Amino acid sequence: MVLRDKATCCSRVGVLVLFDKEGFNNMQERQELFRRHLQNPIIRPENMPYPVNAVFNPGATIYNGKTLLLMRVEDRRGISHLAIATSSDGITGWEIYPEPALMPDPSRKEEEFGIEDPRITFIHDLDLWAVTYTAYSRYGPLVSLALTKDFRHFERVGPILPPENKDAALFSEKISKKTSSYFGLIHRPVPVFPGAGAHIWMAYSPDLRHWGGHQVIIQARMGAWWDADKIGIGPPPLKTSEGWLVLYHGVKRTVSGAIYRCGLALLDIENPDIVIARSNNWIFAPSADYELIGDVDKVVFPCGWVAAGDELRVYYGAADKSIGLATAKVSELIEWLEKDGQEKVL
Ligand code: M1P
Repeated sequence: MVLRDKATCCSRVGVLVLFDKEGFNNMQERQELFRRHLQNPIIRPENMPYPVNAVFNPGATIYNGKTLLLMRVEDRRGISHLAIATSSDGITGWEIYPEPALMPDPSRKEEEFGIEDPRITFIHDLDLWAVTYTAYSRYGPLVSLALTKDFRHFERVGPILPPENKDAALFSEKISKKTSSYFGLIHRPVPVFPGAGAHIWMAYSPDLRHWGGHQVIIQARMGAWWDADKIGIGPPPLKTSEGWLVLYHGVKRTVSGAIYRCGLALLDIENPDIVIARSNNWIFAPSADYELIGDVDKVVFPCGWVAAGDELRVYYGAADKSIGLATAKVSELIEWLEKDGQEKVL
């Protein structure tokens, strides 16, 4: 019988659910390309070594052979800082550093209300990690940058894009343009102009500090679409043989609040201004209790992923309260995107 070699359990509604040896929900989500871990949420507020309100929206990378999460931690004033958790297998045995990794700097006006939503990119040319994050203040949220070689010492570059702007992530490799090559950044400005919409933009820089060449690459859709109200990148773009794979969140406002779901896009490897494909359907949406109910209900918000060959581990904020883990196969995502994706959509 199918149950051999499987751990089994019953969900609350009495539906038989199977988990594979690694503890991922295998049967209920066979149709889903993202498989949630059985022990989700893998990190919760009560796991933190000091009192906090929420731990969510982590950036992710491999450091010293371990998976490292740089997590947004909201304290009990409502102000966020960044903290680190590491794990040998990226799934279990998380060790949380006893002290925060990066606190809002009181001397920086733009960090008055905290620092949020880090995305980590290893920059091959510089042999260091670059962390883009949201700095939040009375002047509005903006994109800031910090650089590190060891996740203990951070060089605060500071604001790289003015408010209102957030959801920024760097490419791991420089992009060639005409006679030179540039660092690439995806970002999400929010214009005050009525009806202009919040779309995903591309920008370029020779030095990570000065940014230009801004242009919209993926538009929020309109009307009833799942990604009609605003969109923003999740983890940094992942280089694949088919192009830069992009996971982004899309927001739909409903009478009972917003729903944050995720879709995929594929950018041209040489020229990421070109969108090769973009999914019509969302690929990942809140459905587990811990995603449906939290400080902000109905939110899945990935900021980090780690690829090991074809295996992808996606780390995401669940309902602005805790951290979830889902796995996927890069090849399956691209295959799905080829079927579901429109060509060259704006
Ligand atoms: O509450 C959901 C998310 O809302 C904001 O994201 P965005 O500006 O892209 O809509 C952020 O505050 C994010 O941290 C939060 O998870």
